[in-house]
Amino acid sequence: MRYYRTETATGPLLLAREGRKVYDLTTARRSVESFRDLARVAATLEVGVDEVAGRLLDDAALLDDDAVSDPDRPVVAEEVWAAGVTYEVSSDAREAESGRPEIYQDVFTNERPEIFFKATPSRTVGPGEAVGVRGDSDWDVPEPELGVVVYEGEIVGYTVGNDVSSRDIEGQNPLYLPQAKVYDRCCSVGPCVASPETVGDPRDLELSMTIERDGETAFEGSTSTSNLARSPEELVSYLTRHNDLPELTVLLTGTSVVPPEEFTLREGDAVDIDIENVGTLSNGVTQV
Ligand code: DO4
Ligand code: MG
Repeated sequence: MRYYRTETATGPLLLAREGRKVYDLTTARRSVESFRDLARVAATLEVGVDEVAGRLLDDAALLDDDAVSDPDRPVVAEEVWAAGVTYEVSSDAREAESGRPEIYQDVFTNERPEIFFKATPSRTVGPGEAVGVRGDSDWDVPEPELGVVVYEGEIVGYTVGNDVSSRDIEGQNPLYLPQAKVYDRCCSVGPCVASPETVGDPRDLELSMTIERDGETAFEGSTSTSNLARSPEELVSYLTRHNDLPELTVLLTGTSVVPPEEFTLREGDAVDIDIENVGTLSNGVTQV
């Protein structure tokens, strides 16, 4: 199933979509009004989130398909982390922008992956909201990435993420990475959380990104997560080493769709990122 969150006049709702059917799980159980609530019950019962949702479906109101047309952020994780240089394409791009090939080749081939802190809830936006480009950067890109949703250290679902980045600042010096990566509106997640059963093999998904500017396509590119050099489990295992995670965390797994070097993201652009079996995350762009 895919899980969406929406705000209504009567409060937040957790919606579960199965094919074209949309169920309001919050009508079935008032205390289940977010994906976090669902994951908490699943962890307590030691079952998957789909198992818990399945038990609620009989008592849940059936809604029209358009109930998920304008969703909120599906999961508000205390922390968003991100892995880098997990695809060869990203390694090549980092080498080109920094002029320091060794450090990126090393991290691509070494046993230990690159994992960095990406965002807090206040720096993360959801579907339909604008992601940010920094006012002190001239070269910025969206990074479309498969996001892993981690509840108490276990993978409980997948989402779409945008690791918006300043290539300008990172390219000047790799030690500037936190400034290239962490700032207002630097991250987007959504539109839903797809359960592991719905996603199937997370390393065999089509991923595409389109950037529209002034009504025209300024960039489009696609890839497959089969090019991901490390499994989500391996990345999560490094993230959780000697690092007590909060209840809910999202880990972005790295990019392999890189616009050409002459491209920079601009205020007013519209970015759509689609991942097979998960959904499409759409955001505008604003300068921060
Ligand atoms: O090494 C810098 C970050 C790379 C990154 O964010 C990615 O590969 O997605
Ligand atoms: Mg990235």
